[in-house]
Amino acid sequence: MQEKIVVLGSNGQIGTELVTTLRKIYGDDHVVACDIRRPDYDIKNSAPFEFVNVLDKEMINGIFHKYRPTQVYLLAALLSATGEQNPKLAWDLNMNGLLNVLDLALEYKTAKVYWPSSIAVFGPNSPKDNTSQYCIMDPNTVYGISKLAGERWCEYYNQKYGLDVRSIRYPGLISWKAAPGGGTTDYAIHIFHDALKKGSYQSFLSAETELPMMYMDDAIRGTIELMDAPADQISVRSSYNFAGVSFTPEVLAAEIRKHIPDFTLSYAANDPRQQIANSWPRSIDDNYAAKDWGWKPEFDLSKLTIDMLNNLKK
Ligand code: AKB
Repeated sequence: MQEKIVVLGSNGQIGTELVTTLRKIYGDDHVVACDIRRPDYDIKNSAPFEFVNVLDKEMINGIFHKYRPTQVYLLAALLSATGEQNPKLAWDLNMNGLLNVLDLALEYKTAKVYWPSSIAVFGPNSPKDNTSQYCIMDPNTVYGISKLAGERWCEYYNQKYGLDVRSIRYPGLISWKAAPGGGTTDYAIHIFHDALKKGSYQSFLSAETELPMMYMDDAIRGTIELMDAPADQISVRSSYNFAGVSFTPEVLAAEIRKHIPDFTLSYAANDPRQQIANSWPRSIDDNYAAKDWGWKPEFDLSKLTIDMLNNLKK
């Protein structure tokens, strides 16, 4: 079957890299990038791009009607930190954007839908270490609440209507191609930029705040591996735990110092993102992803640090 893939929210941190990779696999004309903002990278020159607001169901209907996608990736979302500044908008975008796409995917018989969840579905009473797929989940950010509710909707559409919807709970994603979009884990990207530009960085998370993270190359590969897996191997229809590497700002700084020996790290007090980070796990148990579709990360802290610094230097 000839794939036609629509990526909604194509210009964000994940979309930028996902569109490029999908176009390498399927060809430029088979991957339609859609966003509410004009792309500031090469997708607009090389292949189809459409302006789309995922809250405008008629507009997305037009995209389904025009392209008849076999796969849809819905990436448009407000993340944890920006979500707290505008809770109603975060709920509206994260929830109604998803429901619009699930309904249209049913109507147009889209073969597969991908929707990202996050470690933000866990909360203060979830286990902190090696957090398992199924445990107490009491998110206390609007982002986390919307992701947990979204996961339930994904499973519901799969079980009630047979829609093949797949999802991953991303940890903090580290990348150099596109800027992160207002998350709690963004310090782990800013630190690389400032280490190269200024030789110093002020972290908004405290020295001992350990969080699950992943290099973008791993995240994109894992996402496509999940989408390529046979449907009968997908036992989790809410969203898969997905682990890369866990570290604190202090440990990351020590790794950066192996390449920039004079790099200094200081800490800002009372940043609201600290409260969010405190409610999240330190590490994740992703054995369902490993067992069901063979997930295995390739980038450890040392490898991702070298890759970030080399690419940002260019
Ligand atoms: C955020 O920090 O909000 C995101 C996430 C972990 O989902 N990077």
